[in-house]
Amino acid sequence: MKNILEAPFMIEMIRTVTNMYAHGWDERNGGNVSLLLDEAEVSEYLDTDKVIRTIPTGFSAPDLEGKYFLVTGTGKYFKNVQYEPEVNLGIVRLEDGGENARLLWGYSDGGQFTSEFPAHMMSHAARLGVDPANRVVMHCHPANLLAMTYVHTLDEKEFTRTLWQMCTECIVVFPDGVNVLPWMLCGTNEIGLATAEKMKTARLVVWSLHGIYGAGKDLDETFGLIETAEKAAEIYMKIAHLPRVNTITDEMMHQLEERFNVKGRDGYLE
Ligand code: 2HA
Ligand code: ZN
Repeated sequence: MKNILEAPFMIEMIRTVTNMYAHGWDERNGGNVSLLLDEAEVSEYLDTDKVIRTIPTGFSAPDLEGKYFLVTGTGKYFKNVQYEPEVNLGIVRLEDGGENARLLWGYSDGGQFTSEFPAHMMSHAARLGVDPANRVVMHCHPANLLAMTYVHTLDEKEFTRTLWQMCTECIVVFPDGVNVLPWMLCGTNEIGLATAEKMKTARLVVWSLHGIYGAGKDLDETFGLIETAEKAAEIYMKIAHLPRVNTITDEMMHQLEERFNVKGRDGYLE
């Protein structure tokens, strides 16, 4: 068996959550990340028949039966993951229609996966339905996106258009836009179901007054997606109180669509 701490997926996960902390997106125990793994890649590092313990999930997710995930732990601080990966992360396989998670590695202090496990797993199922290459669900609390939900309308089209107008490359990076949930109690199956529903039409879902969810094919891409939206929100928070003299027009965005071969969400541009 190879050393799991040297697995590319482990190294990338540790680097990513460390970077998220460095960006100020994950104060204290804020944020959580889950990464879908192949059984073949896990088998190089773990005996997949060796179950440490079973953790009930409290929901069902038949589409994820038998799937493996590397997931951040509940109550754990992103800033500490690099020092004690085995305490702060875990690898689980979903079984019994998703109702039970078999722990194969990690959570070594007796802990378990993030309290937002329902939103993560339900979002994986939703994104895999749209894009079979999706592997990552990422949640964090970036300050400017969060600030924006206090002062901007939560209408998805308006919210998306404002972000697209803040940086030229936004429409290229997230042509599907940003979906928005109203404030809901976090850590519940209800917010999990609502997030997954929103994930069917966009890879970014804002949780008003809380944070954001992103999904993508790898950790780098998903980080970059949130990074780009957060940069746009930062520009918005710098200019929202000032008279706007210039902007990125719909006509300019159509030029970007053509140049970069993307299509902004239907009905969002004039
Ligand atoms: O505590 O971010 O939404 C982790 C969270 C909950
Ligand atoms: Zn959160």
